[in-house]
Amino acid sequence: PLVTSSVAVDSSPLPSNLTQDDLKKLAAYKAVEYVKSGMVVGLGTGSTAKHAVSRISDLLREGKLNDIIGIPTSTTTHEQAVSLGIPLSDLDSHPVVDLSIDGADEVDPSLNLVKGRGGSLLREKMVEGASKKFVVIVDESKLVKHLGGSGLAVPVEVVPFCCDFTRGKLEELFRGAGCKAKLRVKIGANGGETAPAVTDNGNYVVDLYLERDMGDLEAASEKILRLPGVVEHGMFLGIATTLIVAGKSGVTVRDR
Ligand code: ABF
Repeated sequence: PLVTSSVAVDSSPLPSNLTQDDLKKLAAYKAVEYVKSGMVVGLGTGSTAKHAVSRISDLLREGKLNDIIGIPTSTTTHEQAVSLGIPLSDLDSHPVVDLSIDGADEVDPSLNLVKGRGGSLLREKMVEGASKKFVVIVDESKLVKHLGGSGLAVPVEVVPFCCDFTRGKLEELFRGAGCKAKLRVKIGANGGETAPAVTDNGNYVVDLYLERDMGDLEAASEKILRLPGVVEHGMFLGIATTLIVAGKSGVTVRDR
């Protein structure tokens, strides 16, 4: 496929019948070109990252990559990687990660991200924050001008203890931005709400829906993290080093 970047540009368009999943795969495969033998690699979570994980396993099987150690960012990715035979470890044994590859829910022009709408964020932030290089892979639908401005949520992982108290405190923090904070629930088989959604770490998620953008992102991050019931939030500020976007007109690679 046709890759454009600050160094190389190929303007030929991609075939018009590509699905969104095809675009995710293109971005993922491009990112895996950064993986070299002997690396410790952070393995992301979600429908885009799963293509990268299976690509890494294909290259290992074909002998085109050797001695990779994967650090999974969720129990789901752990299971996928185990099923594909990728050797795994964790940050306790490998505190420095050479490269991580993961998807995102939103990406702003400075490569700040919203993550966690699919449920994972804490392990991702730990692994990707410990990475020398963090490559974000998205289809073009994820690009936004301002984080949290798309009408979709900014997720916050909270401890279960008195989660409604924490939810209320989060809503108060961003009242000026028209915030509605909602505890994420698992939808039951009959379509009814059943129980709070539980993260890999046994916590709950409060989703912040904002009518207006929350202004200074670092300040917003600090305010959220200062609340005692909060474990982590889904804004990844200044962590991504490279963005790979697949769109109808090709694949774009951009370094921060
Ligand atoms: C995870 O996958 C989450 O942080 C984020 O919510 C999501 C993106 O998933 P997808 O690639 O399926 O859109 O990394």
